[in-house]
Amino acid sequence: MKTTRRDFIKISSIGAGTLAVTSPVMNFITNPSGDDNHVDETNSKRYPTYCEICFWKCAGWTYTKENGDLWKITGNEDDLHSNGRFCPRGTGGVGMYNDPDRLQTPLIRVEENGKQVFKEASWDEALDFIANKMKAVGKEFGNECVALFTHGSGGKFFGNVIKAFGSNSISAPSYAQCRGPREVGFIATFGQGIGSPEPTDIQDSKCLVLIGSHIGENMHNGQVQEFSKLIDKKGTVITVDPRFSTAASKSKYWLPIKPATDLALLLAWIHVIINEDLYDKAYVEKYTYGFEELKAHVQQNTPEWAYGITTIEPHVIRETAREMAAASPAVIIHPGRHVTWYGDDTQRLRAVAILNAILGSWGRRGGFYFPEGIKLKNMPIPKYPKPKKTWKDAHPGKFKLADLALASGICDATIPTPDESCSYKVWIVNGTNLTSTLPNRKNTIAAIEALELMVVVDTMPAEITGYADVVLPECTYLERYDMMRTSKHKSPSIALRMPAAEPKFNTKPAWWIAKELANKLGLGDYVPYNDITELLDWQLKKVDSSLEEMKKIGVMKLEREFDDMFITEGEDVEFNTNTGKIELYSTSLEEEGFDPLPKYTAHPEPAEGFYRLNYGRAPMHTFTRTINNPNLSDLMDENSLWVNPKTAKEWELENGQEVWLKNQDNIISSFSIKIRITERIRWDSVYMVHGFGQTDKRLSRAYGKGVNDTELISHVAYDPIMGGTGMRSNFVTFLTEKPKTEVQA
Ligand SMILES: Nc1nc2c(c(=O)[nH]1)N[C@H]1C(S)=C(S)[C@@H](COP(=O)(O)OP(=O)(O)OC[C@H]3O[C@@H](n4cnc5c(=O)[nH]c(N)nc54)[C@H](O)[C@@H]3O)O[C@H]1N2
Ligand SMILES: Nc1nc2c(c(=O)[nH]1)N[C@H]1C(S)=C(S)[C@@H](COP(=O)(O)OP(=O)(O)OC[C@H]3O[C@@H](n4cnc5c(=O)[nH]c(N)nc54)[C@H](O)[C@@H]3O)O[C@H]1N2
Ligand code: SF4
Ligand SMILES: [Mo]
Repeated sequence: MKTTRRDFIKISSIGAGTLAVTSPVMNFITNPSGDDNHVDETNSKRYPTYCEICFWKCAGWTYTKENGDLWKITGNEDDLHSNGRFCPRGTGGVGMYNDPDRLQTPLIRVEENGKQVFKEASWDEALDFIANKMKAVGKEFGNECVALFTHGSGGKFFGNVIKAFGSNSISAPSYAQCRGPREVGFIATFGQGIGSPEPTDIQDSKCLVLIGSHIGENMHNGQVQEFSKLIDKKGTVITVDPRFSTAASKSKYWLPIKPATDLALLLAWIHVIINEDLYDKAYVEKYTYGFEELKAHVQQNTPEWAYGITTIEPHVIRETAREMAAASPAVIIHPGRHVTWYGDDTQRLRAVAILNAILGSWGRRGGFYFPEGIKLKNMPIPKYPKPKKTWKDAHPGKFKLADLALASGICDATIPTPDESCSYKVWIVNGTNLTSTLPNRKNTIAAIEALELMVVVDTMPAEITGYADVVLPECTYLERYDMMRTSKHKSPSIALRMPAAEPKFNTKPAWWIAKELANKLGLGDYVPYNDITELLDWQLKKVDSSLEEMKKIGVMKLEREFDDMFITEGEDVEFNTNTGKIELYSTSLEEEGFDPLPKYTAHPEPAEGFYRLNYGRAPMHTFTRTINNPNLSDLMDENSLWVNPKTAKEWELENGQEVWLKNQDNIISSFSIKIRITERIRWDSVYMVHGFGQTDKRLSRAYGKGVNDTELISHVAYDPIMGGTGMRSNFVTFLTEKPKTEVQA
């Protein structure tokens, strides 16, 4: 086997904890009220928290039994994200605390008898090692060569240390691998992005259009609840998806579009709405810029033209456009969330924004509302040094409209090229499993190989930890404080997360790890508290509350400062764009040399015998982070490959048969996946749930179960506007015999 400086180390298991006997997820499903007759509630205690199993951040309560064992998690009734109910994943969060495979103590990579292994270390040793290396590398290459990749609450603490050290390269995969293009597309149009939670007033809507967004499988709690209310009251749902998703099964119209052609459908809808005079004239006239240009631009985009591209029949395009217009302005063309599909994603999302604009749904009841949040004060700290180079220098002259750092951009810029010395030498990776998260894994590994130091902060022996020089075990969200949740919503609110149990093993919370690291780097002034509870209490007192009060109520709802959730009749509104108007014709895109109006372009098609690799979510899992969770893997422990009966017949595939997959670049999946023959997928595509096929044996439940879509996503279609990584132009074929390359168990 080839030995590189950075061999992938399988972290050895360090003792085993106990496994919860009852599954809280099953409790949730069979007993949604959350009552459990077997436990005497009088002696149970409850602690406020907000969930970290996904990024909807529902606020709830963690209950412990008399003996201190964590028992169950429920939603907080006062919380707008959860409305008192957790989704199955959130309820199963206790499994994360109980998982015996958890990381237990800091680890440092060392060489023993010519072999690389992880040595257990004390916190002091591990943090000294990191601080010394950071200082040395900073001295040689500049402090800007440190980058942070983060997803989740710890990011605020590590971000502070990185900025104090002198770098602003702080990136999250939730931008260039997720919702970046929609933010850029909406900012270009309305001068304002979407953010999270999406400010869609689904419960008051009369018509919801889902383009790909598979609500119901995408389990973002409050959104799913509003979606089911809309269905109960017989609101119109139009789902555009090459796959018959759960949402499609609840819809009045399912448009099984040919993959990669949505922009043609969107332009045809705009054509119909304008040419049949169905748009909101008063709104368009008062608030928008460039209507005449738009009208001229879409004249060629007839439903007949779109039919040839999308396979959606012209009468269906017309009928659905009329449905939307009939509901206007209480209509939502949902912007989706994971939108990095084909590389022209910002333009597709521009078309979504334009469609919403001409239907007058932006800032209207039943459309999009203007959310409000609260900003808590921070304790005073010294000014951050100004970095000599910024994350923008990672891709000079490219991706000009990226308003946040690109995880993929920093990764690419880490790989040295002959004419350019590399920019990044140290990565701190917190709560993101980069080798499963960034497309083109070979590229990710090449970047990691070029590093002087990679520190990974995680709770699990996730795949990325196997490449680290130092692994720092964070305790789970159930065992720690974090910053207050302050996300925007219909009304502002704050939510507290506090520990319901002591951290297990030798694990620590992110705030503590970051503070200790700051001290060791001589940057202690930037963390002006001894314990995070001091900071929280200080912040809360500034808004006339206190930590003591928040411990009792968990969530505090505040009044909106202004009554401006929706635009009122005839109100004058200035939008944050160059023209002060909603820009149907984008002057900011034009300035940067991009199409000011979205144009359809064709994308690559699969070669003979290959199928487009499509992927998505399952209701009981979040990416790779839940795959080993004892409670959630009980509900689903492997993914399957959806294959159309026509394709199955051609290949003589049977239900349940195991196949390996090979992609267009001859990459073969590490493991096999079971075939699921279903009419619910088009013949030209196959589908799997993301997160499975994990290759680290220490994930005792997840190892080798199913296939990891990321392995097969070697082709990236970059969005030239903002650097999003389009991941859906990859194609696979079936291998029915076990390939020699399979990872050996
Ligand atoms: N249970 C669960 N819920 C989650 C998450 C999770 O991990 N687990 N993750 C959360 C996060 S971070 C995100 S970003 C969201 C993602 O959730 P969404 O934004 O809803 O996801 P997408 O990946 O955009 O959509 C997946 C759907 O797009 C369809 N699709 C594929 N190709 C095309 C195409 O060319 N055209 C059209 N119209 N449709 C296509 C697929 O068939 C699939 O049904 O989910 C969130 N919710
Ligand atoms: N192929 C493919 N790639 C994708 C996607 C896809 O659908 N398919 N989806 C994209 C999208 S939409 C997104 S948002 C990203 C998500 O990307 P990531 O956020 O990287 O997703 P996860 O796989 O959940 O990795 C999270 C890591 O955090 C660790 N973790 C969990 N809780 C904690 C904690 O409390 N503290 C710390 N320190 N670590 C913790 C987990 O063990 C895990 O290793 O992936 C993107 N990449
Ligand atoms: S939607 Fe589910 S997993 Fe996500 S934060 Fe809410 S309860 Fe947790
Ligand atoms: Mo995402």
